[in-house]
Amino acid sequence: MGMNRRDFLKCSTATCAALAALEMKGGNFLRPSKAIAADLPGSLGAKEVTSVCEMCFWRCPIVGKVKDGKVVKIEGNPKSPVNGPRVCARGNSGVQLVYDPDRVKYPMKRMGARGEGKWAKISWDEALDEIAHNIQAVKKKYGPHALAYFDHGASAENMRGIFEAMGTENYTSEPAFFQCVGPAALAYLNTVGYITTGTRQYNDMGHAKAMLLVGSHIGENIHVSHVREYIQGLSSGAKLVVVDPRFSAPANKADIYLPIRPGTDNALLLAWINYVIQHKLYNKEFVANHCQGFDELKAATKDYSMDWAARICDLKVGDMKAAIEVLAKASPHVNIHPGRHSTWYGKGDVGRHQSLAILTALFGAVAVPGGIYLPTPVKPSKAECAEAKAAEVESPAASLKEGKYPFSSPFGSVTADVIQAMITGKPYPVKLLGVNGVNIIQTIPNPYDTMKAINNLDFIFCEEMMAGETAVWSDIVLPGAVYLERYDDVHTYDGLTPYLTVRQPVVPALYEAKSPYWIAKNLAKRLDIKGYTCEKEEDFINEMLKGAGLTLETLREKGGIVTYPGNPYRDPKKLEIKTDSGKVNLSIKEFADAKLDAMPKFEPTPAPPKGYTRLIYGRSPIHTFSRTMNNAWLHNEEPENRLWLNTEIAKRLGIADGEAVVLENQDGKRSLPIKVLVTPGIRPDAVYMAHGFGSRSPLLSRAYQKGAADGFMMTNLVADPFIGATSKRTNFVRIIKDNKVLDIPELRPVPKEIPYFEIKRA
Ligand SMILES: Nc1nc2c(c(=O)[nH]1)N[C@H]1C(S)=C(S)[C@@H](COP(=O)(O)OP(=O)(O)OC[C@H]3O[C@@H](n4cnc5c(=O)[nH]c(N)nc54)[C@H](O)[C@@H]3O)O[C@H]1N2
Ligand SMILES: Nc1nc2c(c(=O)[nH]1)N[C@H]1C(S)=C(S)[C@@H](COP(=O)(O)OP(=O)(O)OC[C@H]3O[C@@H](n4cnc5c(=O)[nH]c(N)nc54)[C@H](O)[C@@H]3O)O[C@H]1N2
Ligand code: SF4
Ligand SMILES: [Mo]
Repeated sequence: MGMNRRDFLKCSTATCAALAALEMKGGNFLRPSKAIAADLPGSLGAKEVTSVCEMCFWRCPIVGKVKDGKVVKIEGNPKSPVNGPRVCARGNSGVQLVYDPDRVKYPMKRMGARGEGKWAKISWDEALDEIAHNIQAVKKKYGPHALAYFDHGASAENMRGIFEAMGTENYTSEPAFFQCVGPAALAYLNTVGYITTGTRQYNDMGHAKAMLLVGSHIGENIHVSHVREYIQGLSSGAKLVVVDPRFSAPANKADIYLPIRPGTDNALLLAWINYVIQHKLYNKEFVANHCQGFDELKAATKDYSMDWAARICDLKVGDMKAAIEVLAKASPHVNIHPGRHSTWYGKGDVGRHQSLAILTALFGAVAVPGGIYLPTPVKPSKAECAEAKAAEVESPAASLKEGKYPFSSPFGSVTADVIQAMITGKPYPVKLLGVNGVNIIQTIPNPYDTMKAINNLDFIFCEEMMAGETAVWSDIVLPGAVYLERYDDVHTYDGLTPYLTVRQPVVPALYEAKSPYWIAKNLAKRLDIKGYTCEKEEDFINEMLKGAGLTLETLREKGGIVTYPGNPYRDPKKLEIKTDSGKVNLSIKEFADAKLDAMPKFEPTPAPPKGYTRLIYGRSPIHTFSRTMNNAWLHNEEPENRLWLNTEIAKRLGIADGEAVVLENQDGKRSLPIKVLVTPGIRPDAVYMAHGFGSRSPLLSRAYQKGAADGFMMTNLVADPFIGATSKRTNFVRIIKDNKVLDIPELRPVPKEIPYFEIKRA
């Protein structure tokens, strides 16, 4: 990795843990735990099977080591570009997902109340018959659009075909779009002509001379190749600017760290854009040849001064100027990170990402080393036999795909609206929900509404492997095979060095778990849906591989992975921009046509009301959302989250490090107890916790009620006006200690441009 001593000293605990994980070749770097190490033999002499990780959706190529019929170790596929033999802590711990005692082992039917976790074991025939019966009954009574499907990840595609074939449009990649990349995706699509943050990230940190991270907390946010490219950039001397109200893992490594007032990033970005234009720091050739809207942008940003932004953002002018100078100096090899999780404050989220895309373009950092780059698609052929025959879907008069939001429809129905339709029956009733790969109670904010919505449904079922919240709230639970036990798609990577690989079973499925294809095929039969005609699962993989001139057999001979030459950069003279205008849009006509802002502007998000502080959140480097909380190895490492609380606030409230407190939000909702981490590394106007903890499923024996869930504090959601994605950082909390509600003092004065949040409850 080429780190020198100084770099090593700069490495924070969290970052070092993450980096150690990446360098471990999947070794056992975790703290020893007697309970879990005992029943696994060593991996020496084990059989090796290549496959693809799904401990998160980044899908790193892996090798599973199998001994005595058990998967005993997971490493990265050594032939995989960038990753090589490395996996992260979660990838390594996939072993413990297979053998988790709290897996869903058989088809289950709910016996107690929704959420209670009382189940009866039923047969596959009973389970599938009952699901098919309910799908048909709901469709007959309310029409096809009363059927909804929430999905995420590789297991969900097959079943999605069923919902398409039933004629509903209410399937949505929720929450991975409407709670994640949505606003960023829309902004980049309309500014530079493609989505830089899809399943992949097309930003070339490895070759950057300077990087800007706004929020993006790489090192806590872990995707192996992404982190390695970031480290490659830093090790090669790239300067790093980090903007975060919290001293995050990358803040530890930053040359310039800007501890910004939460919610004010676009003030900083707009002041920077203005500064770059006024001081002629932009790439004149790139702007002249490839951008439209420069004069409009110049006029629109001219009043965003550094002094103004410093006051709004609570930063120092000198630091802000130094930062933009560092970035400009590296132009065009400068990485303005496009971010990933972008549903922060609702109103300004698209605009903030427009500003990031605009800065990228002003620096000419498009399709050049170090900037954002162009994907190189790797396209396996389609396997018709793996699909259902889709029905003609007629949009109902009041579509939840379009609704109030002019740009949502290509991305699926607006989830918040589908949930409201379940609660209110308006604009039409939604009465059945299928869930696959989403933990709806933990990852869709405002779980109180989600629970209300579920209780209004005629029927809810899911395909799951863990007895988490989604499972215990479902009427029928189908045991899905773990990714190590099944075929899936052919997985492709269209980044700097593109590749193609295949997920294949490392071990046979345990208990009565079945693959997503088997489940979809057997449900389709009962619904008279044509399609899913492959006899064996190998058939559709082979069908897809045909386009790449491969078979499963030949791919296995090649080590399970094939790489291709990438084509990420362009000579600026030959660069084609794929927007409607053929130019980078510094001002977006399509937005103006929809009566929205063509250019970003500062949208103040309300400040914490008196006595409250803002709740912010992020990732634990060794957990994935809520899905890994019960994993023996990962739970052993980090069983619960901590509440980051500013030292001065803690002192004034008399709260000591490690003490357990309860949070109460602006709507009176209370959290589970959470232990405090007293630290100067967070501003006094925010508290922070890692997402995913505080499980509400009594069937998860390790994770149940360990730590607190951020989502249970999120009842104030602000929709962005473009796609209807909802905010999450618009919630405020007070601290309850020993049953006493403690008011949090305001230590950083709020400027007059920012209103306070008004509490409406009595
Ligand atoms: N280990 C692990 N890695 C993951 C995941 C996981 O579950 N586990 N999930 C993956 C997924 S799907 C995603 S989307 C990404 C998410 O990861 P990112 O895209 O990096 O998420 P962000 O919300 O941008 O970053 C969180 C950071 O934002 C800071 N923050 C909070 N409010 C503000 C603000 O107003 N301004 C600024 N500038 N910063 C603020 C927080 O302090 C925190 O450090 O992580 C990915 N990587
Ligand atoms: N409060 C709050 N909400 C958030 C976020 C946050 O930071 N805070 N982050 C948002 C972001 S960025 C994202 S991307 C989303 C992620 O949202 P989700 O994808 O819902 O996240 P998980 O909690 O991992 O839930 C995945 C569920 O699928 C199951 N699962 C895992 N693998 C498989 C599989 O192969 N097959 C099947 N059938 N099921 C499987 C897991 O057991 C788990 O129950 O959450 C968003 N929501
Ligand atoms: S980043 Fe980690 S968890 Fe995600 S796919 Fe790669 S190894 Fe698996
Ligand atoms: Mo995400």
